[in-house]
Amino acid sequence: MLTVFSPDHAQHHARAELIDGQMLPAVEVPARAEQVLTAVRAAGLGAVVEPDPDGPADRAALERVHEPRYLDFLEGAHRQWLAEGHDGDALPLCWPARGLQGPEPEAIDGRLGYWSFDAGTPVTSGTWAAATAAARCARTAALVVAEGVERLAFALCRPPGHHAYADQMGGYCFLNNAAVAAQVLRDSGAGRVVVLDVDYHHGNGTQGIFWARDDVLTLSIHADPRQEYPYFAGYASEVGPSGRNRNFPLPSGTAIDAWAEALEAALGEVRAFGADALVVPLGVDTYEGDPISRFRLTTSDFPGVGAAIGALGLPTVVTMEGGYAVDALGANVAAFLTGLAAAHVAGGP
Ligand code: Q9C
Ligand code: ZN
Repeated sequence: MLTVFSPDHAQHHARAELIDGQMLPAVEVPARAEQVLTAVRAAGLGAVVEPDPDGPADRAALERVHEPRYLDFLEGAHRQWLAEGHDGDALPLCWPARGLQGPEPEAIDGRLGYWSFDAGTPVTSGTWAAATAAARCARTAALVVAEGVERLAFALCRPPGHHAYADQMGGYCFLNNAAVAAQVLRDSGAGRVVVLDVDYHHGNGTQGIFWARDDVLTLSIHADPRQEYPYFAGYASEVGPSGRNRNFPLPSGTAIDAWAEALEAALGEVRAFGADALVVPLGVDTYEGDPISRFRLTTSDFPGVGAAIGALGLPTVVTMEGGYAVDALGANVAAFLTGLAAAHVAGGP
């Protein structure tokens, strides 16, 4: 397995986050990626490389899944925030919710609301550099898998991506790294691609991006949106216009037995679809010790999760998503990847 990592992730470092009505220290921090990198190296999971250098193909890959005007907004947002006399990190406070509908405003406060769906995703001076580096990790990982150089690749992305829509940031996500990877696989010849999202939170952005597509099946196993973020998406009734979306919402307190049952159902969907390639947005915020989540998976559960997915034997790109118990994050990710790689070798063609 190849891991793709960029040190540029550290340029996105939010000072604080709006949690429970207060500005508190951010949970989506640079130390997360460094922990995972250290654990991947220690586990002997294969080479770690940097993504291909930035070029016109990267902007093109982003425009395959994101609206160009959104990309322009994101690139210039923090500069405009400063130019309008603000300092620190930029956060939206007003959204085009029910009954509010207008064109994109000019002021940065209005533009931030126009291009986002929550107040928990600070834009910093380094956000664009970090988010585009993460998307390049995903693109590079997908290319090596598409070219058959590797059967498995891990894009160690930070910031994460699965909450980002074609035209909205949210949930600590700006660019949808998993969607970039899935689209690269499609554009490189895979006829049918599955995105199997195992983060604790619903992969609402990815669902939105591929909603009307019948060549990409999106599956997500996550906390029930009646009780958990992102609240307004992730219900089992959301199957898409051609039935190419499936959600598996689970109650607070779910442990491995019930979680693994949902995974079996999702794997059945993958097999029935006849996938040529797989993208796994990997969040280990399903871990029992996660500070913002309420599932009960343990470190020793993750190899089995990886193995069940690896046994599909498909060309696979894993993207790093959530997981906020920083001290256990590396061990949990390495456990998943070790199980994935072992089962893939054993079961693959
Ligand atoms: N600030 C991922 O796991 N929580 N994102 C909002 C109030 C948002 C999680 C709490 C959680 C987003 C990639
Ligand atoms: Zn999450």
